[in-house]
Amino acid sequence: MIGKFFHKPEPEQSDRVPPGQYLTKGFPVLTYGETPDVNIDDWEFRVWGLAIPKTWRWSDMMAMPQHDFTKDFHCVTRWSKLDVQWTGIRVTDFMSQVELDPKATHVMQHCYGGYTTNLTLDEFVREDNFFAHTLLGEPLPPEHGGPMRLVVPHLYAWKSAKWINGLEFLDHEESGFWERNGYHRRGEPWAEERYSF
Ligand SMILES: Nc1nc2c(c(=O)[nH]1)N[C@H]1C(S)=C(S)[C@@H](COP(=O)(O)O)O[C@H]1N2
Ligand SMILES: [Mo]
Repeated sequence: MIGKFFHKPEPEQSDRVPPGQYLTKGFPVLTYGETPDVNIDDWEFRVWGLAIPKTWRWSDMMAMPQHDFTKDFHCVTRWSKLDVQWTGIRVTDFMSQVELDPKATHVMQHCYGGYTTNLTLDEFVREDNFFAHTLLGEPLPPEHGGPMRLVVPHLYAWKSAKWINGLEFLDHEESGFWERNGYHRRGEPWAEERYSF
């Protein structure tokens, strides 16, 4: 694999590539299971657990402030892609519409298709985390999580749930899909938090 599609970073980029990662110019698709077929007319997003339960439709999300983001993307299988251009909604703006129980300390992301991944509330509610519906100026393709995914740029990309459709707020840590299957609870690429063993 390394050679044709993956390359070592140029010196001027090397300070942006975490240890053990290789750059790719393409954008590989990494999905466990089938790609769900989600229509924006039927799209719903829910919060529950330690928050007042609430549902958002697609138009509710589009009514929030929209921003462009250019962020690096690091998959734990060792590919990184620099400067991915997205458009979407800041998690901080979304969270201003959520009535959170002060006891909440953790959050589980839920998705169409059943994937889950966990974060602490502090890792989730950050200025540079966002819900993305646009990639390179085009509607986010289904294989990359369209119509809507989360992007958490400072952690390995398995923490960026594709086809996200809900958040479950918790007062303790629970493990999501890959975390139950040996991946790290936090997943910070500069610290190489790849596995839990
Ligand atoms: N719902 C869902 N989200 C997911 C995954 C998945 O299998 N299902 N894979 C994760 C992993 S391991 C990575 S590296 C990124 C890959 O995103 P991409 O396919 O857009 O490159 O999505 C993450 N989000
Ligand atoms: Mo990944």
